[in-house]
Amino acid sequence: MEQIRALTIAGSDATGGAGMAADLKTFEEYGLYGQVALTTIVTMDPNNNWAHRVTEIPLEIVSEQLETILASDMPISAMKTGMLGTPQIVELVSKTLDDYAFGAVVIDPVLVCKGTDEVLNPDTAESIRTLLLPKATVATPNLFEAGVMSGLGTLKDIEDMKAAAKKIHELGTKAVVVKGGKSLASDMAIDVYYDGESLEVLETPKIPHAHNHGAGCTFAAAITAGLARGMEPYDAVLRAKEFVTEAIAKGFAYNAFIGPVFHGAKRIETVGKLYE
Ligand code: PXL
Repeated sequence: MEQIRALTIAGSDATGGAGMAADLKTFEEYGLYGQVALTTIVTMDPNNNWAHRVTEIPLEIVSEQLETILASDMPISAMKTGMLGTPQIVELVSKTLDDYAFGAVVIDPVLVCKGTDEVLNPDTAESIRTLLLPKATVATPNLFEAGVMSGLGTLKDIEDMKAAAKKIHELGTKAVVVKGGKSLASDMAIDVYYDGESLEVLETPKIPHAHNHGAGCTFAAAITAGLARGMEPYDAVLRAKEFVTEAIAKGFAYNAFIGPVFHGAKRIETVGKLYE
């Protein structure tokens, strides 16, 4: 069997729902050989209201991981970025995108963790905007990130999401998906897709529980995986929306603070249970 490689440059979420855990699990579900260059480690404090702690991996170690990963003649059919941590890591990723011909590039401009609304590092946000978004095949900001990346601030409705998608497209991104997710006040889970020609509003009924930790990363990873398998961006987005909707539907209470999505949900729905 021919292996199709996909790469994520992302942080680790110790709960296993978001970040590179979400990416690798999703790549696996799409039958890909997934690899990760780790940039940050996120842990949560159970004794302090689940406060997030973010530890950055030293730049040289991120660089060494990329060196290892790229030292192969096998193509990398698609790559994605997640939480990058510092402007220096963003610059390293930007240079890697210049030097290496990835089949497709998905930029998920992660600025915050769920439950926090402060930008992790404003300089990182600016470097993602100027260095990475112009190189993206698909960019996947959530509502908050789309407001920051477009410069439009707080986005409240579908019209705002469309305006932000257009602004981000102007930066050079080929296609943009603004993920409305749980943040948009609506009974529907709404995403806006724009690629310079098609402007599409994707809607599915919102699943009425709060176990959606990792949904954004999983959606972006599924888009990356679809691109790695040769899908056109819009088709990859539609397939990914189905994948993440199933994953949210099978989300579960991990503890009193958090409920992750279940990345294997669509397979189990499709091919049945391997283990009981
Ligand atoms: O969901 C955003 C996100 C991305 N990457 C990592 C995270 C989180 C949120 O917790 O921990 C590593």
